[in-house]
Amino acid sequence: MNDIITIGDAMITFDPSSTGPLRFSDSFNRKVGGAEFNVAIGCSRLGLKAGWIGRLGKDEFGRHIYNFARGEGIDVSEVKLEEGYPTSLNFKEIQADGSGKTFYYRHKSPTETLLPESLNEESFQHAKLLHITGVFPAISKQNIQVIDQAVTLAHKHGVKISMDPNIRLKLWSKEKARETLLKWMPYVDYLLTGLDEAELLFGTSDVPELIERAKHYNITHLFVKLGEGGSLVWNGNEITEAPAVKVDKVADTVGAGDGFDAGVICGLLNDWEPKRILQFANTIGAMVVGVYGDNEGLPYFEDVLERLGEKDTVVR
Ligand code: KDG
Repeated sequence: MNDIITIGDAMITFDPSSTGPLRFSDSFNRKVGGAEFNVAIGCSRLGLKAGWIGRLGKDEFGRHIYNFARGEGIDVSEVKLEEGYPTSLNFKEIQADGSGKTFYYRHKSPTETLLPESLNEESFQHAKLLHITGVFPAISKQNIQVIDQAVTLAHKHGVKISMDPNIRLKLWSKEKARETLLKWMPYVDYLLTGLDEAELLFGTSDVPELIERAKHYNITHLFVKLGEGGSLVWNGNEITEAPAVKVDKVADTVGAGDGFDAGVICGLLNDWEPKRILQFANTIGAMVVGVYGDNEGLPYFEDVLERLGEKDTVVR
């Protein structure tokens, strides 16, 4: 039985060895990425049982991602490697301040072979939470149907749903993103969003107005990621805020939001107080940005306690 399941297109991510425009980057480190996949890794490192549903190419990169996932303790029983569909690729451009751009090579994504009827109802019967984002459905119309089916199965079996809009405008238009993500909103229990994404979806980034939208959709918890401003949560009763955790040097900001999501999911499934959830999730976000790679900085549970000063650090 998994605590959390998620569906996504995991990719090989090529991280440049130098910062600056991609056209001048001539050496790369081969890593692994994918928003939903990163959340599965984050949850697994925090001690949750995480299942990732996906498709990979039956190629060397697909095998690498599959083995990587297994090494992270992720349940890959609903993952298949498909002949004739190359594993998706992502080349990153990283600026000196850690911000970056992504260049996708994910046409004919292996997820084209994942059909709504491919979803195994048993995975949903036993899970506590389904995590969805805007990345997987942005790849194809069929992926939207897969999430339609996943949301239906989760709803049928009383599985909570968390959503991070993760809007990637390189993959779909604002209109399509809004129309699609709002369709699932009535089924979402926990929304984890940035203000820019909230603005795109709801036409406002004013927190009291966002709370009204959350009430309208029966969202029980609205988490807002505020970057350097920390984060806040509205839990149906009150708003709780927590400041960002200081980072000495930002290496790579990609994956910080996924780390935050994993921390929130861990806190929600453990029934923590809102303040504790935010402190924990903000700490993970800060730990992720200090390390190059989309998921290398995702901490184990005890690493977060150390960073919070709740556990002694033994160096040698
Ligand atoms: O959230 C991090 C992801 O953006 C990254 O791992 C790559 O999934 C990815 C995407 O499609 O942007």
